[in-house]
Order: sequence, then structure tokens, then C-alpha cells
Amino acid sequence: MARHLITSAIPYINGVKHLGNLIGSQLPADLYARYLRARGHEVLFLCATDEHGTPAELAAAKAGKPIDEYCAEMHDVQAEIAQGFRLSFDHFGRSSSPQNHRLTQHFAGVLADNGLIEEVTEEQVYSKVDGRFLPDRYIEGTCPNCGFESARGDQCDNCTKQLDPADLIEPRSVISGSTDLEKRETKHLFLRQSQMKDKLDAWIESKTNWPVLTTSIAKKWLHDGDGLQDRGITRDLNWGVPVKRGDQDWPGMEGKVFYVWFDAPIEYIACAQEWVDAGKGQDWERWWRTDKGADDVTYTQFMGKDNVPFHTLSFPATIMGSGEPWKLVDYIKSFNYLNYDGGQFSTSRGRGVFMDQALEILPADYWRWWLLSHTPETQDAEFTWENFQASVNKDLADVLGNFVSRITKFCRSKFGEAVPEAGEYGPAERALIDDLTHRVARYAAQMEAMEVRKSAAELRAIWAAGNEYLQAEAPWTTFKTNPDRAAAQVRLALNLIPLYAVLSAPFIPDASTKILEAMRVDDTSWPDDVSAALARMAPGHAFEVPEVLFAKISDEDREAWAERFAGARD
Ligand code: B3M
Ligand code: ZN
Repeated sequence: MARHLITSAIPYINGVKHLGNLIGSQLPADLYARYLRARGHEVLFLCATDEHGTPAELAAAKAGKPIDEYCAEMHDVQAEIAQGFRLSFDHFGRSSSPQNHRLTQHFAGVLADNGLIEEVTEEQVYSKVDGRFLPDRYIEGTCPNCGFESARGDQCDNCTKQLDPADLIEPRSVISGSTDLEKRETKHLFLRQSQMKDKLDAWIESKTNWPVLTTSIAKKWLHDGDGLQDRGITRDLNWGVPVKRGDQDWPGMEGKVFYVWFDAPIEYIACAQEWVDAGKGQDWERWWRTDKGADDVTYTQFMGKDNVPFHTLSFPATIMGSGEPWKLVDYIKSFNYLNYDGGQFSTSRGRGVFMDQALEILPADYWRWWLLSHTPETQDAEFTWENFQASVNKDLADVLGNFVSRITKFCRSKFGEAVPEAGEYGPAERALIDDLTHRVARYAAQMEAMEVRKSAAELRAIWAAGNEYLQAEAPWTTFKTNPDRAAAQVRLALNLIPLYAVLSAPFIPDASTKILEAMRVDDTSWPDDVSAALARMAPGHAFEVPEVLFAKISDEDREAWAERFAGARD
């Protein structure tokens, strides 16, 4: 038994996330957490809402709500949806928590003590009408690179070039629309990441088992262009973690807050404190401080590829630069993008299926199965309604669902709702057990390696093996000439059901619970010995025929949904 700390990238607070966000970090993290728990490991699985930065402020303004109120409401909305998808976080925290405020200020303090923070005076755009500076997305204008008229202060959505608000042509305030802007001097803190380049470089080079997607992005930022740049870690905003040096005021930094990407990863640590303070656990330092027992923790992070630079460079720079014994990440699993029906999911344009809408249409397991079995691991993936319909109808309804219903109903009609006693296993049964023993070992190895798609494919093959056995042995035919032989076939097939439920639980937890309840099996231990696991339901063990596990998606439903989600979200 080992100890595993798992974090998912923390979703921005500004609205409900789409299915592409879900499969890009939270869902595969949940799969891994559930699997490790099932194997008896001690797991701490954390996630939170990312509540600072200009997107949060602008969304609150658009909703006409004070920012703190908006964040509190949206946190609850996201928490409920996460629960709906059965994301098994031990705690779902908030980056705006007092714990994160303190910890962020602490890190800034020790980084400054270690000479890794520089105070820089620079020119920023100031709006006289709004009476404030306009950082990042508070300013729009024409892109100097491509001429796009609605480029944001931090990036052009059209050509993706990273911008500085001062670069924009004909800039205007997003708040008031005012063009009465001027450049004013203001002081900011910069994290001297460049000082830590060699250390970070050596650390990344040592991670030879990391996915190429992760290391290639990190190396690009380390070596391409100007290399690792020092990073501004403060902003002229009201909402955020006030800039302090530990618990001391920071002269010249009054009224400023830390940049969202400085405090967001620190929330991974603060979230463990929140977990303890919420009375759900004890001793968070055991998970995060290598001097307090965390040296035997394995820490795995899950995230989309756009978040990789911050997790391979900026956050490690914060941790290493502190000189304190904080746990560094051991493995970063990153993902490509999921596209939607020939284009991109888009939050701003409301394109695609959002998490709340998905749950309105179908239960979580349907989505979990499709998303996980199509995880964008080696390349971008695409959601289409045809593909979704085919996957659900084939894998879930025909292969798994039909297997369970066929054999339980056949048993009920010929032997009653209990495991039949007669008959011995023969070569076909022994061959199946042997095949499954190999497959279960392969499945476990893929899950261990976080090969999400390959795990799903192996699980599907394990379900299919049961169907093939039934098809070949045909107990309904055997029964006519040799009822005892049919009884043995049924006994084995029935025992496959709880085996499937236990193996499938990380993918489709609700169906798994439903199956185990119907089969009246409480023992959910991992089938280390497949042969023994297939004797879980002894002769005479009573069960019920479960209700339909998965309904098929009709062509009418598919067409209606495709149409409903083609345009913008209402
Ligand atoms: N909120 C970006 C995102 O959701 C950001 C992740 C923070 S992880 C510390 O893609
Ligand atoms: Zn552009």
C-alpha cells in the first residue's frame, strides 16, 4: 500500500465547464484516483475553483454581481456538477480561501528573502474614466500582428500571439469602452525564474518517464526564443490575494494583488489545509512537506497541454525557490484537446456540450465512458454525436448491458434467481478464466500507467470475452440436452457480473454500484486472483435481475441533440 497525492488542474470560476475541459484533467484524474483506491492505496485527491484574475472579474461584472458573491455561487454550482459526474475529490476547495491567501503571501515572502523577487517599475495602460489600470483582458484593441479588431490585452484570439496591453493599436477599456487611456508608471513584482533555469532544466531532464507531451512543452519554454523569462506576479486589481511579504505589508505594493497564475497552483497545497479545516482529514503536512512524511508520497498532476508551462516551470520555480521542503510533483499527465463536431468547444461562444447540459440529457456514466474511451492522449480527439451514439449503444448497451441482462434473465427462467449448483467447469470455462487472468493483469498495468484509452479498450475486451463465451457455449441450447452443463455455464457467467462491476467501477461508478446491489455482492476487493474472484457468488447465492443498465440512444435523440447544441448556448 502506497500513498498517492493527485491533483487536477483547477477550473476557472467563470461559468460551467464544457466536456473538453472535463476530459482534459478532472475526469482522468478521477479515474486514476478511483483505481488506486480500489487497489487499496491511500489517496488524497484534490481539486478547487480558480477564482482570481480578470476572467472572474469580468464574468461577475457581466452577471451584475459583486465578485465575492459571484464566486461563492459559482463554486457551489461547479461543486454540484462535479458531484453529478461522480468526481470523487476528497476536497473541492477555493483558491480564494484564507488558507491560500496566507500560503501565497508566505511563498512570496520566502522567495523575496531568497533574492528571487525583483521590483520592477514599468508602464501600464491607465484608464482615466475608469480610474484604474487595465491589465490583461480589461483592455481590447487591434492586434499589431494580424489586425484583428478585438484582440485582448494578453493575447490575440485570432492569431494566438501573446500580447502586452501596451502593444494594442487603438486600445479601449473593456469596462467603459473609453479610449481615453494613457501609460502610467507602476511598480510590480517579478519572479526571477531565469535564475532557476539550470535547476529546472536538470529536473525536467531527469523525468525520463514523463509523457513526451509534457516534457516537450517544458523544454520548448526552457530553450526556445528568449528562454525562461522572469514573470510578473502582481496585478493592479482589487480581487485576489493582496500583495504581502509573509504577514508584513510590502511598501509600494499597496492595493495590488498577486497574479492569478501565481496563487492558483499554491491552492493545491492550501486545498489540503482546507480539507483538514473542513474536518475531512488530519495532518495535511504529511502529504505536502517532505520533512513531515511526504517523502513517501507519489504526487501526480493532471492537466490540459496549455497548463503545462505553469506546472513544469513556474510552480516548480516557486517551490524550489522557497528553499523549503515542499513536495514536488512526481508525474505530470497532460492532455491534448477535445474538439466538438468539426470545430472547437468554445466557452465564449457557447459552442458544444457543457457539463450541466450533459447531465440533463443522460446519466454521468454514459459521458464518462465515451470521454474516457476517447481521451485526447496522443492527439486531439473529436466529439461527434454519431460516435457518441455508436459507443454508448455498442459498448455499454450491447456488450456490457446485454451480457448482464441476458444471463440473469436466462438463469431466472430456468434455475430461479439464485446461482445454480449443478455441473462442473470444463475446458471452455478454464480457457475463459485463463484469458481473463491475462486481460485483468494487462488492464491493471494500463491503469497503473495512466494509459486511459488503452485501459478502456482492455476493459471493453474483458466485457466482450464474456459475450463471446456465452455465444460459443450457448447455455440456452445446452440446457435442452444437458441441464447440469448449462448450470455450470450459467454459474460462471453470473460470476463474471460482479467481476465486471469491480473492474469497471473507475469508469462507470453508478452502473457498477447498481450491478453489485442487484447481484447482492458486498465484496468489492480487486480480483488479484481472477479464479477466486469468479467464485464470489457461491452456488445458492440469491440475486435479482437488474433493471436495464444502459438505454440505447435513438436516431431521433441523436439528431435532436445535434441540433440543440449546434448553435450558441441559451
Ligand atoms: N484555471 C486554467 C484552466 O482551467 C487554470 C488552471 C489552473 S491549475 C493551477 O485551464
Ligand atoms: Zn492577432
